[in-house]
Amino acid sequence: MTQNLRIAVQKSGRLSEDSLNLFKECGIKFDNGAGKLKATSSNFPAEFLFLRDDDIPGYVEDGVADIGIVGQNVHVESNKNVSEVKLLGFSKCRLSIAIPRSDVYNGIEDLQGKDIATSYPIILGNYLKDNGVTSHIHEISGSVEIAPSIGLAHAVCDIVSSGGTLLSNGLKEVEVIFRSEAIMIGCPTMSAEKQDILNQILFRIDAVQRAKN
Ligand code: PRT
Ligand code: ZN
Repeated sequence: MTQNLRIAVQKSGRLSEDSLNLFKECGIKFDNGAGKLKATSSNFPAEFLFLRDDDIPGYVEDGVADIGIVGQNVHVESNKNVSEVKLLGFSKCRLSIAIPRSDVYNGIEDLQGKDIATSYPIILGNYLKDNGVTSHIHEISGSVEIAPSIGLAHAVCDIVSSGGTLLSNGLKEVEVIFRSEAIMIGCPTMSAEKQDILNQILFRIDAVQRAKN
């Protein structure tokens, strides 16, 4: 009996639509009706798991899913033992440090000893270390941008796309510390049979991308 390749994609959010389209454009049919947590393709040896993006790297590392699609920000921050299969070019954004608009900023050394709120303590910690700066990192899981206005931190480090959210919270972007796009990650211990199925998908993705360019 052939095994299905298990593919983890974000259930609902900024990665979902483009992730699903990637496989649909490859001719892989499946039903992702609202509320579904799992779907099996009707014409290809694959099944889909619909998950929170933060859970995907762990599932792929454990082999519960064979491949998954997440932002590079989530992949790097998760620090899981997965392989980087392919960059996908969508959901582009950056991880930036921002401070109150009226604060003066001369350079990264201005953050020495300051409090920075973020959901990305690992990426931020590495960046500060590389730049010889020691700050206090406060890990918070959401609404990071309000931290300075409520006195929780001097600065924030968060995902930016248009910059509108920073602006509406009275903040200005002072350092871009990481650039991100969607990435396909894979389980390093995949069976040869599953690797074959993955290779078929990668071949189809390349063909679709070539046809678009
Ligand atoms: O529910 P689940 O945990 O699965 O989803 P999530 O809420 O954690 O993630 P989601 O769907 O918001 O984002 C998924 C991925 O999309 C992120 O991990 C990034 O790789 C990527 N991405 C691209 C973004 C953005 N653009 C983005 N703008 N992720 C978040 N944002 C946030 C940003 O933090 C800001 O608060 O959107 C807000 C608006 O951004 P501006 O700059 O356009 O105003
Ligand atoms: Zn998430």
